[in-house]
Amino acid sequence: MDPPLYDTLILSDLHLGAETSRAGDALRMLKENRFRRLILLGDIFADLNFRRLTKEHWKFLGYIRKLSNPKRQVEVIWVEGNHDHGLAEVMSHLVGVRVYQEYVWEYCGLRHLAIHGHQFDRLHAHNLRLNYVGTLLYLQLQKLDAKGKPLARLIDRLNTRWLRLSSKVASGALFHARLRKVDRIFCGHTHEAMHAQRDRHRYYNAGGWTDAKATYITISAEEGVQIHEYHGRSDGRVSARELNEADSTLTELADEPGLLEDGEYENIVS
Ligand SMILES: [Mn+2]
Repeated sequence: MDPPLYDTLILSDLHLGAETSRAGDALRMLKENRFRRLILLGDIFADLNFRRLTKEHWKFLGYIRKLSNPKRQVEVIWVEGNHDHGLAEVMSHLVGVRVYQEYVWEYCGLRHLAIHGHQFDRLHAHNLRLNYVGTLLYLQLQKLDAKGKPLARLIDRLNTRWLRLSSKVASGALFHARLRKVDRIFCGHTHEAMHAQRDRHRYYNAGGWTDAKATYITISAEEGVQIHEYHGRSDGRVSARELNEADSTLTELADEPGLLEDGEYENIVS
């Protein structure tokens, strides 16, 4: 039996060029699915250093180029992320894909919008620096973790930070959805798949492809929006509703107006 034909498949945060990029898995996932439109929702590249791209990473790009051939009848859309910034134009020529800051389309009488999501994370530059410092700290603490459990405490704090980032992007995206009068808004950036709703606006995050949990989104008339977790060839699908229930705390946080202050971020480092 043929796999279902989706109207749209959305993939974000592959971070090609990073050692953690799961380009091989992402390529397998694309080959196992059928879709009319593919949205690469930002941060497909980790940075501008092409020398860091492995053979697997180039294979992924080769497949995107192949898909964007008009004969394939797949529309490939590239939405720029913060890591992709400045790179997107070069790649649009190399890979032959059009690049958007945000992409709007109509499907099943509903307005859809795809945007990477760093636009709703005003501290993202700050966060990147913090990530780096956080990683160094983490590596040091692995050696030193002993009495007082500093490592466990640090992880707790980092988790809290990511939770806040997820809710902040969700909150900003839902506000943007209202301004742009769209029913469904799709983001990446946080590397955490989730679904949230406010009034008639629905927000979906595609997650990412750098962690143990790799996720993507599909849209079809029959099944609506689904968030899938990739498990290799026998793909266990998780519906958006199931995921929403599992992540209900995040959904509630999304309505919280309060955000972490700059000082609180600093405290994590100190
Ligand atoms: Mn990003």
